[in-house]
Amino acid sequence: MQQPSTTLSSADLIQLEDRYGAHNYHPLPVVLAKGRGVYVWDVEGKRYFDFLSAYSAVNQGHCHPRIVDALVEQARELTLTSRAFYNDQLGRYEEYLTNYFGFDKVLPMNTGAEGVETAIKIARKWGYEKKGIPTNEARVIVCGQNFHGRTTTIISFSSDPDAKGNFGPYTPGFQAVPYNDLEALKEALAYEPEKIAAFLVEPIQGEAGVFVPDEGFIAAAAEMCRQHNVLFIADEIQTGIGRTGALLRICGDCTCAGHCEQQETYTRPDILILGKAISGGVYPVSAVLANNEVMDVIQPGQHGSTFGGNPLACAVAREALEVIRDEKLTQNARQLGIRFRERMQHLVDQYPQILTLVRGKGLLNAVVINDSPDSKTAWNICVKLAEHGLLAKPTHGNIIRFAPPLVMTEEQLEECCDIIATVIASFAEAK
Ligand code: IF1
Repeated sequence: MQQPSTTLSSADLIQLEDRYGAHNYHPLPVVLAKGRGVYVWDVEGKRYFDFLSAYSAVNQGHCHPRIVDALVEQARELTLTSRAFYNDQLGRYEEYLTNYFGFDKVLPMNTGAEGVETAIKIARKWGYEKKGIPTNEARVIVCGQNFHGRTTTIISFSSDPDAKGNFGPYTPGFQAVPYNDLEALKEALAYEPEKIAAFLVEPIQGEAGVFVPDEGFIAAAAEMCRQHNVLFIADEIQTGIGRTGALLRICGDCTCAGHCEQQETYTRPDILILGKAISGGVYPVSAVLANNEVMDVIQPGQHGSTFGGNPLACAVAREALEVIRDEKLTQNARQLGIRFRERMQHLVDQYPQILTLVRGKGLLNAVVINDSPDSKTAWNICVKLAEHGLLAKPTHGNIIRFAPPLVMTEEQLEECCDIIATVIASFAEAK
């Protein structure tokens, strides 16, 4: 692998970001210059396994040649028209996407947060126009410890003080219930249900530390919503597109690509939000899917964006979804996930003084470090992992998320588990 061409060192480049960029992140001290599949390289040419995958956006692996080709080919023809005119990619993409996931219609946007905003707007409008909620009284139920993005409305219903603090006044109309608590949801739905437009939920909470709800929670929550004529909105921005060993997490453990034969395991949301890996991390693409009776509340002039549904995005997303299907990445995520948790569980058993537990689904996993959330242990372990050629990031102080690209081979996974084992053993010795 040739050395990437740059004359600035990692330290120089970190200094530039520090001096000229807003300090809204605290990255690991690694400066990346190149990526291929499960690997990334820093500016000095050191190779790493990527165990973050840009927060699950790079499920198809870095710079997937088919997706990059689709990008370059389309970029030579037409990149952006705005929605003031039709373009020759959008309709084809919309047909492909709605068939892939089994919905009537899609509203294309760019970022995940925009997708969530879109879903909230659709749900409120549906609430007033279809359900008959009195004007400006619609409520949306959300979950504690949620993460849905960073706009002013979305952080209005966050429970994270960093995400929310001093950004008020907050958007009203949201009510939080504890995650994975059917009784609390039942109670919330029982209070003025005629004013509740929707329930918004992550099928696995990512930011909260890869929190997997009890089996049956999602299906039961969806059924409760149906009984109260409340829209069930699934935010699968992080869990979707194969990541958890199912095409969508709401599919349970079914790996089909939208044409589900195991109907009983499939919970259909009224609104499905996708982002991140829908483009393989090549371009910002998000999508909100719903059936006609819900989507048709949006009419010309009521929602949109300059870049949403642009031809470049359409070409990229279509190819990225084909890759998921052709390379059977969902199935691979499921199989490798089982092996990964097996190996991590072995480490938990071996080094209980360092590791408390492992949890997750498919290749969205986390280990909890046996130390307080205020400790630096998880951070120090991640720095050590980076030295050994594996990149992962702590969340909530004492949790490490492990989410490699889904194109990983069994052999590579074993090598990665060996690296993690070596580092954990070194921390156990030092303790
Ligand atoms: C950041 C976490 C991951 C998401 C779900 C919507 C969005 C996200 C379920 C918004 C975004 C990100 C954004 C990133 C950190 C990150 C994250 F650590 F915060 F929890 F992935 F695990 N719904 N998740 O997870 O999508 O607008 O960013 O495209 O630094 O904010 P976006």
